[in-house]
Amino acid sequence: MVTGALGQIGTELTEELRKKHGTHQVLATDVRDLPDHPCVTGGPFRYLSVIDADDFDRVITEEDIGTVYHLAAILSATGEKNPELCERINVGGTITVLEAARKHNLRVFAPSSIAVFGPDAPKHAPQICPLNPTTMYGRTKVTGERLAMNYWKQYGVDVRGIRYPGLISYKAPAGGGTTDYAVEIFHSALETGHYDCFVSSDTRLPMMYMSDAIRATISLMETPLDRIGDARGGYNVSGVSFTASELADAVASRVSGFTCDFNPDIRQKYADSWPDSIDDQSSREDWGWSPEYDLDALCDAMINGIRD
Ligand code: NAD
Ligand code: AKB
Repeated sequence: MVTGALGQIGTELTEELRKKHGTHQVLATDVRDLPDHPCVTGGPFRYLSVIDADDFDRVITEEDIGTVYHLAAILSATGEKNPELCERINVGGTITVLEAARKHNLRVFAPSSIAVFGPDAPKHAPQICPLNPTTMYGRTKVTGERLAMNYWKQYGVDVRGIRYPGLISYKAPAGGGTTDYAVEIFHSALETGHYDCFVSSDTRLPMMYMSDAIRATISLMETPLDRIGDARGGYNVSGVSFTASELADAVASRVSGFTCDFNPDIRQKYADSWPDSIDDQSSREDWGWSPEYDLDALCDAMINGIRD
């Protein structure tokens, strides 16, 4: 089962899991009504809210679920506008999934984020350091990592997670995060030739192309249990790190006449509280992680993908 399957990651993860395991082996679930979405037209789909624990339990039993990829969440920018909702869905939803996992012996993938780091973390963020995020979203992700560790230690639930960087893709829109500018810029460049970027030109963040993120997710879940270490609740994985102006220059070199203005809004504050890049030594050692997409490869893939 994939929760939040109609979102930015779920759209591509569901497709990849269906290719790998067979269409009818992968149940997509979400609370949105999008009848034409490829995850709805392309295989089994059920409406399911992760904060309805009874319904969640019923669907797990009825559908004979063995593994949950738990992607349903509220991202940083939307979460700061509605922190109570963010906490209820992100923490409450994760508890629903982990409780079901405890009762029904499920394996779980529950992603974390670079948003777990706060302004006091080193700008090249290590796997282990104090986690003092300043956003509600970041705090819910720290709680998610701790819950994952508790359910593993107390009940032996095999739950694993990745601290995804900002993810860049074109198959589904980005879902209300701070790193959305790195997706929107490509669509605006090709549609209007201009982008008004909501962070400053020198903002540098860890980012990753979606194919790398899907590969990392599946690879982590396929790693034998005895190779998974103490970072299981949220492995750092690095992809690529660039400033907003480096991204704009890379787009301009591929889309003639493209211009970009930088007008920071409230999301600048969230971006400033996050690291520039992350150290992913533990992922490399424990499960052989290595990214494939650099800035050039990512820009080519985005532009070709949107044009197609
Ligand atoms: P998204 O916003 O694109 O998708 C989330 C999905 O969850 C949406 O389709 C939404 O309808 C669904 N949802 C919301 N409330 C729900 C509920 N109560 N029950 C069931 N579904 C519900 O998010 P995404 O980018 O696909 O992110 C997936 C996960 O990855 C999240 O945990 C997010 O924190 C994490 N993550 C994402 C990124 C990124 O850049 N995309 C980076 C770091 C971490
Ligand atoms: C966001 O910006 O909220 C997400 C994330 C980095 O977790 N993309």
